Amino acid sequence: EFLENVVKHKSFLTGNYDTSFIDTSNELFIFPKRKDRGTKMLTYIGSTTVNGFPGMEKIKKPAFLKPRLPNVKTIEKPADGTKQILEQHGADGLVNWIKEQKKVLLTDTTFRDGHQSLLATRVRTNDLLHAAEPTAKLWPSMFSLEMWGGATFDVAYRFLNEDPWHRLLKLREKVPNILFQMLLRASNAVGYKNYPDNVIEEFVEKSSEAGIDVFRIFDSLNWVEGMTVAIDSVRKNGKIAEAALCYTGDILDSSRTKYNAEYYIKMAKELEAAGAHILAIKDMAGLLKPQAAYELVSRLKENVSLPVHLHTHDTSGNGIFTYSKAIDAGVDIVDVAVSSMAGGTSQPSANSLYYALAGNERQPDANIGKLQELSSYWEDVRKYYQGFESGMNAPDPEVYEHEMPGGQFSNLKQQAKAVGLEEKWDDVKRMYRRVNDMFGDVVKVTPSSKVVGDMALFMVQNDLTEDDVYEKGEKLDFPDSVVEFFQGYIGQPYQGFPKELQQLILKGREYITQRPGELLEAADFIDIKETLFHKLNRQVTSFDAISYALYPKVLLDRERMYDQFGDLSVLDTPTFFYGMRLGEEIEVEIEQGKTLIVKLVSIGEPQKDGTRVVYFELNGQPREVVVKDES
Ligand code: 3PY
Ligand code: ZN
Repeated sequence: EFLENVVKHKSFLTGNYDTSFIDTSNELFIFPKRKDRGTKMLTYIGSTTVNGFPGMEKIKKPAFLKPRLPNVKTIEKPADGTKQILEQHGADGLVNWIKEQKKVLLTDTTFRDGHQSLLATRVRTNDLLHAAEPTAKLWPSMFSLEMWGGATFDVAYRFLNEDPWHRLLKLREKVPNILFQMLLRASNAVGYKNYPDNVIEEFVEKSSEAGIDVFRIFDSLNWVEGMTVAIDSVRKNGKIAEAALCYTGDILDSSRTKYNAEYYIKMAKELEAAGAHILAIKDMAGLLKPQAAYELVSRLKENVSLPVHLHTHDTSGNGIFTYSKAIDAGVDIVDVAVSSMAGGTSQPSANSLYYALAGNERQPDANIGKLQELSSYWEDVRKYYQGFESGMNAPDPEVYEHEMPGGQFSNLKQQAKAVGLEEKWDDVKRMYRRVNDMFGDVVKVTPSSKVVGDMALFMVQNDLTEDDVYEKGEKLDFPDSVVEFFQGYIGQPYQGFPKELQQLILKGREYITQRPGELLEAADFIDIKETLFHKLNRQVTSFDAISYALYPKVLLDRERMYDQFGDLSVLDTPTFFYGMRLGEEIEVEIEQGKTLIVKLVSIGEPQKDGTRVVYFELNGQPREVVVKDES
C-alpha cells in the first residue's frame, strides 16, 4: 500500500525522484482501513440485541409501523426560498426582505430544539435525512430550518456514534432552498465552557462552509462582551448574525426588577451596535407571558430597527397565546415545530399557530395539508425514541416558578434519574429555583443552566438546605461547574456574583472579571491536525480539527466506536436502539445502490469468557460474530 501510494504521488509522477518528499508527505502513510463493513455492522447489531442500547432500558424490540414518509420523489426541484434570497441579495438584502413581509415568518425547530427539548436530543441523522427532501418540498415558505448546534453537536458524537458535520453536509445536499439555522452559544461555541477566540472564529468559518446561514448567538449570562467575537465572525463570513437576548424573570412582576423591559431594551441596543442583523428574544424556558410578549416586542420595535425573531417553549401551555400577542405587536419571525414534535417543553405547533391565525392578515404563508403530512411522519418516528421521552404529557405552568429551560428539562430529569433522584424530581425542580435565587437571580441557559442544575442536584443529593450551604460551605466540595462559574470562566453575570457565596465556593481560588477567551491560549490548528493524524491514522479534515479543539476526548472516543462498528448512520433507528428479533430480516443501504440484507438466525449460549456467538445471514450467506454479554 505504501509503495502504491508513492508511485501515485505527484513528485513521483513528475519524475522527481528525490525521496525527501516521503518525509514531508503525511498522506503517503494513509492506508485504506480494512473495510469489512458487513462484519462491523453485524457486531453492532449483535451487541445491541444482546445488551441493549447504553442508557436505555433494555426491552424487546417493539413492532413499529413504517413511518408515513411523504412521497415527494420527483425530479422537480424544491421551490426557491430564503436561501436564494440570501445568495442573491446578501445578508443586508435578506434583512430588508424580512422587514417587507406582512405575514409572520416561521422557523421550524423540529430538527434541533424540538427533539432536544422532547427527546434528549437523540434524533438521528437517518430520520432527519428522510424528512429533509419532503421538508424542502412541502414547506419551502419557511424562513429557516433550525437543524444544528445547541446540544446536537456533542450528543451526535457521544450518544449516537455520529459525526455532526456529516449530518450538516448531508442535510444541506437535500435542502437547497431554505436557510439553515444553528444555535451558537457565543464564546462557548457548541460546548459548555469558553474557548479561545480563534476556536470560535474557526468554528464559525467551518460551519458557514458546511452550510449554516443563520447563527443565533447567545451568551448564557446575557453578557454582550462575550458575544462580539461570534457576531464579528459570522459577519465576516457573509452570514446572518442573529443575536439573542435571553429572557428570564418576568417583566410584568413589579417585585422583580432585575430583568425589566429597560434591561432588555438596553441590551438590544448594544446588540444592534455590535452588528446583529436580527434580534432574537430567546425565551428558553417559556417564561414570556402573553401580555409581556406584547409589551416587550412593542418596546423593542420602538427602540431598535432590527427584525425581531421570537423563540419560546410551550412548557406552560401558553405558547400560542404568547405568539399571538407578539404577532399583534409586530414580531417578524417566530419559532415553531411540526405538530407531532411540538408542545410541552418543545416549541409551539406550526399547525396550531396556522389555524389560530385564521382571519388574521398576518397568518403565515404555509400549506396546512403539507404540514400535516410532515407531522404524520414525525408522529411515527417519535415512537422510536420513546425511551427518551421526559414523561411530561400535560402543560406544566409550574415552569413560571422553577424557570427551567425546555432544552434542559428532559436532560436534567435523566441526570437526576441516573443518580437515583427520580423520586425527588419535585425537590430538584424547587431547588433549581432556590439555587437561582442564591446565585443572585441569574440567566439560566446552557451552560449557566447546567451550573444551576448541578448545584440543585448536589444539594438534593446531599440533603442540604440553603442555610446548610452557608453554615457548612467551608467543608463542602462543590461541583466543578459551580466552582468554575464563580471563577468567572463562563463570563460575568449581570450585577455580579453574590460575594459571600462566591468566597465560600472559591475557597481562595482565583477568579477573573475579563473575557475568558482573551486569556486562553489560541489553538494551534496545524499542531492539532498533526496530532490527530497520528492518533487517527487517517486523513484529517478541518472539521475533525475543530471538533478536536472543542471536544478532544469525545472525538477520539467516537473514532474508536467508528473503527469498531463502522458508519452506523445508515442503520434504521429501531435496529440501532433495539437490535433485532430472532428471525427478523432488515435491509441496510450502506451506500447508494448497495444494500445489505441482514437476518438474525440465533443467539448462542453464554460462553465461559463472557461472550456469545450471534448467528446471522448476510445477503443469504451464514455469518457469525462474537459479542460480549454485558449482563
Ligand atoms: C442550548 O444551548 O442547547 C439551548 O437549547 C439553550 O436553550
Ligand atoms: Zn430553546
